[in-house]
Amino acid sequence: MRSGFVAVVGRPNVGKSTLVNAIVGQKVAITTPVPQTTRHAVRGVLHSDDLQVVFVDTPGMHKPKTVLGSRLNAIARGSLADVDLILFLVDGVAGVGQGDRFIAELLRDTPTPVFAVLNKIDATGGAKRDLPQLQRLAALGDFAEVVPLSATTRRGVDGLVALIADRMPDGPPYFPPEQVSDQTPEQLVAEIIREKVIVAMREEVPHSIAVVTDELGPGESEGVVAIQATVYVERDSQKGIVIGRGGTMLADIGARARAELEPALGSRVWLELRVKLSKEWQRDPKKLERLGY
Ligand SMILES: Nc1nc2c(ncn2[C@@H]2O[C@H](COP(=O)(O)OP(=O)(O)OP(=O)(O)O)[C@@H](O)[C@H]2O)c(=O)[nH]1
Ligand SMILES: [Mg+2]
Repeated sequence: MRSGFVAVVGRPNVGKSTLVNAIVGQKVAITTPVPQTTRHAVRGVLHSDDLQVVFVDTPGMHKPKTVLGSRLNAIARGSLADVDLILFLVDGVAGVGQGDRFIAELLRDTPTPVFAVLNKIDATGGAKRDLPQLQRLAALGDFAEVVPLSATTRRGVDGLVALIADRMPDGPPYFPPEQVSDQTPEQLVAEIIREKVIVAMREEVPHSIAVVTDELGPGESEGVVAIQATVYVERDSQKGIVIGRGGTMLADIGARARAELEPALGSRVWLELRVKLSKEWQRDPKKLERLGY
């Protein structure tokens, strides 16, 4: 049996979480069009015959503006140690840029092999356009492989998995066969709700949101899971935005979350959402800790 750990790193919004979900074959990490969506190192596990690969999805590395931002970068950097392989993702649509160059320089200091991955090739306009990007990417470092692919269409994903499998050492399984992620049900629930809030919001609000699952347990009727969760905002004005006129926005977010939670938990779900203010939580280490960061 072979097994190992693979860290997935890159700028925000390049498609790291989408790729981990595509490889694992299930949604283990939330994905949105808004940069800085991922805030934890989420593990997603690929199980196949005689092979287990644990992928570590990480927050996008960026120039931090808040205490939260610094923590996200630290999580991403921390994930580089103790892995067998690093996937360095760049966005083929946005093109290889300064942020990517900065990360590539960090990666030069690690002894771990790095695969450079050009993602989103379904939306770049064809192989002719990808070629110069692949060359720019290859020039950023000493990469073991340079791979173009699309995480959303899965084009090139199986090829990447085969290259990864070749690099995994002999080792034991780290997770039981039925487990695809290291998240607790409470974390999974909070993340799914956060995704629905982010997608419903505009401008700076997505970054101001944190979600905590307060209660998760058997509901009053049989076969129902009862969930109470709190959506935290960091400015008073944002409370009204999340709740919406007459509570319609929050009701809509709740409905969308429930539609995804029910198949994810394999049960009917009763969901109660609250909105609370935690002033400037992104800049306050104590509040960050209370919110799970
Ligand atoms: N066209 C296209 N879009 C993609 C592809 N992969 C990801 N995306 C989109 O890119 C956006 C960001 O995807 P994520 O997977 O959340 O990106 P991320 O790198 O995890 O972002 P952070 O967690 O913020 O660092 C989403 O809108 C995805 O649908 C792809 O292969 N092709
Ligand atoms: Mg992500």
